[in-house]
Amino acid sequence: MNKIDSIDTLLVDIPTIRTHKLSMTTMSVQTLVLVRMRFSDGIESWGEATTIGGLNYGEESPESIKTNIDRYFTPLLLNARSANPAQAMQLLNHSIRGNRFAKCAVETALLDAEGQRLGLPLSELLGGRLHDSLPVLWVLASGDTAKDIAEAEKMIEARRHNIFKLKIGLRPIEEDVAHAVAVKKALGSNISIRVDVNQAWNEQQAEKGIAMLQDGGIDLVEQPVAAHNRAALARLSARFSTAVMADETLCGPYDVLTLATAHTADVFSIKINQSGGITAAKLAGQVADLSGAALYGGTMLEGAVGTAASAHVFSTFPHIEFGTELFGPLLLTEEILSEPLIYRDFRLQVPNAPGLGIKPDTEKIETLKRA
Ligand code: MUC
Ligand code: MG
Repeated sequence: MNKIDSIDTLLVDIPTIRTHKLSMTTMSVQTLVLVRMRFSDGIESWGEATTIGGLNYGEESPESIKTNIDRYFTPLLLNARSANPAQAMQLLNHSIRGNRFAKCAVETALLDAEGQRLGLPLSELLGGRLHDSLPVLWVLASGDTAKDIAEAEKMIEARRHNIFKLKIGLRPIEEDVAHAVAVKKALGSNISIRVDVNQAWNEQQAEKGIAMLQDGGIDLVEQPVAAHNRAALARLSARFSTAVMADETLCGPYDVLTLATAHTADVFSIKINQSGGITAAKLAGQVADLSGAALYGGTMLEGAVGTAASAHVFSTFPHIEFGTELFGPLLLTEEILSEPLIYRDFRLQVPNAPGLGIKPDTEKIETLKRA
């Protein structure tokens, strides 16, 4: 029977192409937690976890993800009877609580291997893709309006992105709204502008902010209030015609069920890391679909491995009204694949080869990994 022979967990720090300002942190580097699995049938596979700003975004850090995989996940997996992904994940889920990001990295590697073994792209293992490519927005987060407008114009010109998300919540509401509306005005009515407040506002601030953003033609407001304040999120989405999206409050399929039942948001941002893995993200998307909510393919600013995995999952969603933000690899200064993911005509092509359908550049990764 096929077994897992070895699991290596690598921390890879890659500088970003410019500082990336969010309400909770300013990033100048992203740390990829890469999982490399080798199997008794000779297959080698990859998974990835990322978070944002150490412990600024979620309750797992890159270092805790590595430690927990090495110390707790790996012995269980090396002793597992087989490398069957569902059985291996069940084994982990029986013994390990939480650790959604670490579970995502491990499940991705298990499914990448299974896809390679069966000669099927991950999307087909998940039931089959409905989209060969996905729309991808770009996040403008330099913190400077003129720079953001210039950056957006370059992206439109290069046909890389024609939807933009602005990170706000750090500055006074009026300044943040003026910034978003100035970008919207400069780029014109055909370009969709969204904002992500990353939980920075209380309900009163959100009421004031969203009213002004709605007047300024902003299409979507992401997680305006604290993740725990779901009642406020529900009131805000009922009150405004501008779409309100759940992000940090959505940590897997059960959350989608709860949020959808209480009509908490108009749009659900599904992320593979935040959901706890590939199958959980797929299920989260299915529950959201059943509820009638609109879907969005989110990112934890994954590098190429997690971005490819996310693309396979989102390609199986029947509808993805607000597109995706699978731009993570483009924010990084180093390429870790021997053939980069393909971004063209405002979309990311979903890889076609078996498993994740990517070829990590192992020599490059060796030179980039943390000692
Ligand atoms: C988030 O909250 O959506 C996604 C893009 C980005 O710039 O930050 C992330 C996290
Ligand atoms: Mg967000």
